Amino acid sequence: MRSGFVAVAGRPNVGKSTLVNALTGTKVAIVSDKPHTTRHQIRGVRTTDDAQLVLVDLPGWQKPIDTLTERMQGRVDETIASDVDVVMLVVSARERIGAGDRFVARRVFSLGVPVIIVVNKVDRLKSGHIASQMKEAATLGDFHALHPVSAVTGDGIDELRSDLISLLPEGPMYYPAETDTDMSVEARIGELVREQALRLLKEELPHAITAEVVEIEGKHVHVRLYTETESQKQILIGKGGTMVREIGRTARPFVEQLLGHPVYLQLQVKASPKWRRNQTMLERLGL
Ligand SMILES: Nc1nc2c(ncn2[C@@H]2O[C@H](COP(=O)(O)OP(=O)(O)OP(=O)(O)O)[C@@H](O)[C@H]2O)c(=O)[nH]1
Ligand SMILES: [Mg+2]
Repeated sequence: MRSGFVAVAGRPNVGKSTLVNALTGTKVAIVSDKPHTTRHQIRGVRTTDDAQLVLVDLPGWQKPIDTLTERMQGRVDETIASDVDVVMLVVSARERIGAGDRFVARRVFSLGVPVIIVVNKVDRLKSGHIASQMKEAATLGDFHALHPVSAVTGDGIDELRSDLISLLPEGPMYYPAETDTDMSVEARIGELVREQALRLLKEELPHAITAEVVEIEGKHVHVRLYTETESQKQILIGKGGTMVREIGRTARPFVEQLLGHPVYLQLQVKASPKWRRNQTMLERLGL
């Protein structure tokens, strides 16, 4: 049996988490159109008859600006330096391949493990444009293979998965066959609520928010959302509670799908000044 770990590296927003979900075959990581969505390392597991592929989704590469982003980048550095078998370097076909990608590439290609370059988001692009993006991506380093894919339509995903598996060493099952992620149910629910907050809120506010499960008791799921200031708290609540209600309404089906039964999702909003700079708070949130 082949088994091993594939780290997913790249700039923010290139579609790393969407790819992890597509390769895993389930929604293990949340996705949004705002950069810096992924905050922790998330493992997505795909087990077949003769292989187990563990995808390690990571935050996008960034210059730290506070304790949270410093810890996020620290996690990326640690993972990359640890025992991974393959690195998947993801770039976007929809954006110029530039200094940011080259910065990530320099780190990735110095690791001494095979690198697969993935040119993601090729859906609805002209073939000439895809070809020139692939040519540009090919200059990033000495890669094992280069795959044009669309994580959204699934184009090229099966070929990419087979190629990743072919690079894994002989090894044990790291997780039981039915496992799709290493995240706890509580952490997944917090993320599903945060995903809707990211979708519904504008500009910088989503980054000032975090979500934590307080308690799950039967059908009752109690989640607390934190903001950094009172005024952010008011925006998150919305006029007469409309915003927080909408977050709850759109997150609930995902939570129900995860738990496999109907739930009453109670959302509470609390201001926790400067939680992004508070080590103790970040520790508690597992960030
Ligand atoms: N058109 C298109 N959009 C995509 C594709 N893959 C991802 N996206 C979109 O790109 C945006 C970012 O996707 P994510 O998966 O959250 O990106 P990420 O690289 O994990 O971002 P961070 O966690 O912030 O580093 C979302 O709006 C996705 O829907 C794709 O293949 N095609
Ligand atoms: Mg992500």
